[in-house]
Amino acid sequence: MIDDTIAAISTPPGEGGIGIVRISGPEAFAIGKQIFLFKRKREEIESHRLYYGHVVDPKDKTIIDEALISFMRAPHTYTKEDVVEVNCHGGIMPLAKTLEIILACGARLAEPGEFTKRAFLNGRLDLAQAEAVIQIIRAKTEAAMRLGVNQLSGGLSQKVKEIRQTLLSLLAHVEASIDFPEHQDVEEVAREEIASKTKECLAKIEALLATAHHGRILREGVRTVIVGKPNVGKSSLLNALLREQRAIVTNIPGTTRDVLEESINLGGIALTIADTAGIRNTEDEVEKIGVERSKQAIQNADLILFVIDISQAVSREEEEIWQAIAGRPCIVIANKIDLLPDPQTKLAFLAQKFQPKKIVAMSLLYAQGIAELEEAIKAEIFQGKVPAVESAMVTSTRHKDALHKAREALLDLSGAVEAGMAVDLLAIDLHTAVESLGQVTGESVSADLTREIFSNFCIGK
Ligand SMILES: Nc1nc2c(ncn2[C@@H]2O[C@H](COP(=O)(O)OP(=O)(O)OP(=O)(O)O)[C@@H](O)[C@H]2O)c(=O)[nH]1
Ligand SMILES: [Mg+2]
Repeated sequence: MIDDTIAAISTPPGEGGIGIVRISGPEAFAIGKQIFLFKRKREEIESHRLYYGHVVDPKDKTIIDEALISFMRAPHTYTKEDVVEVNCHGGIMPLAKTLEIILACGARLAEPGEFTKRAFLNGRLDLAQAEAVIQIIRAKTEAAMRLGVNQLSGGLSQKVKEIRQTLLSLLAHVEASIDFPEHQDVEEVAREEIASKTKECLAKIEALLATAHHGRILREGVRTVIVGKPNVGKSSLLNALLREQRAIVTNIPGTTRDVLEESINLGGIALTIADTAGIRNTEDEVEKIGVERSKQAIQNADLILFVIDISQAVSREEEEIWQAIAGRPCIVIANKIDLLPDPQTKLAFLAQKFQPKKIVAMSLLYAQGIAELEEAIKAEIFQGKVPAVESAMVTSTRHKDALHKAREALLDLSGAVEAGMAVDLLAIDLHTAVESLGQVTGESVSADLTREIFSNFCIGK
């Protein structure tokens, strides 16, 4: 039972036209009235209406700011509780001072994401919908935003709940035949039904899981990593794609020592590009760690940009790097073509040696080949066209893992039905599947997990 009143500044820190302090909970209205002096005396306050006046300190009646205030009566509010919003001037001081007097009136400072958490706990949003809120806030591309909006509208939740519902009624059936074992016929019907319904649910879960790869890429962007031996032009490549001098470029091998990450928007898809330390066997302790991190970055990448200095012979390190990335989505970049009078011969040699799917000739010093590389990236990642945003897509690893668990349980269940296992054993797998699906929408999540999920939100949301 939630019985306290929370408050926080809901707009980002800094200067702006307006800034909003939000209060939610049983005391919200009482506190709002204490700290606000209406321009005209009000006998009654209408819900969901803006009033003009001043924020005043109830202790000594000093005026804090000129403001607008709204009182929103439960349950038609963000949290489903009474909510008050004070629109102050958007500066650090008026907002901090307004919050301070609200807290002095008995509200508690909200934890990150606590307003949205209440919307979830009070049943206005399910967990997947609540998670979509942060997805919308963090979206860097239109596609990512549309995904978030779809998820907030319940696109994913609805499908998951449907499957869960089917399994729940199966479970009821199964449990009935466990409770009344004398009804042999019940068991037989149940067995057939379990087999067909399980198959049906499995297909639906698999269809959802099939959206996970594109879903993640649309939401988070393509994890792109630039690798290669030292001094070949990796940092120059990052700067060229960003169109700014972000990374330090020098002619000293080993300039980049840590992984440096930046984001770009390439035709509607976000690319998170990591520039890494050049890979070589080194005695330098700092560089060694950097090299290790580069190798790790390769493991987690959706796309690898392997940069080679075309004017130099292929080294043993480069052969090792190629082995490490073999079979992964990769583009080879033959850089520094300006240093060779006839780069074609060498390009043909590299193509022959590595047999990459795609090799792009560049001179990053003279900004040559950037457009070709961008086209190559689009082709490699999504065959040239941005994947469609579907109404129900799996975009988070948490949801994907839960669906995988449900899938495993249903596969076990299918096997168990075929093997003619006792009905009470089938119930165990059914339970697991129902549980796992409930983790997506929040019917079966622990308080700890809920806390963890909302702690990733910003304060005031
Ligand atoms: N001639 C020529 N020089 C280039 C080209 N691209 C980069 N360079 C030069 O190569 C040197 C190394 O470039 P960086 O971008 O720092 O290379 P890096 O791979 O990040 O190097 P590390 O961080 O040391 O691993 C710099 O002096 C660049 O100016 C090119 O296309 N042609
Ligand atoms: Mg570098």
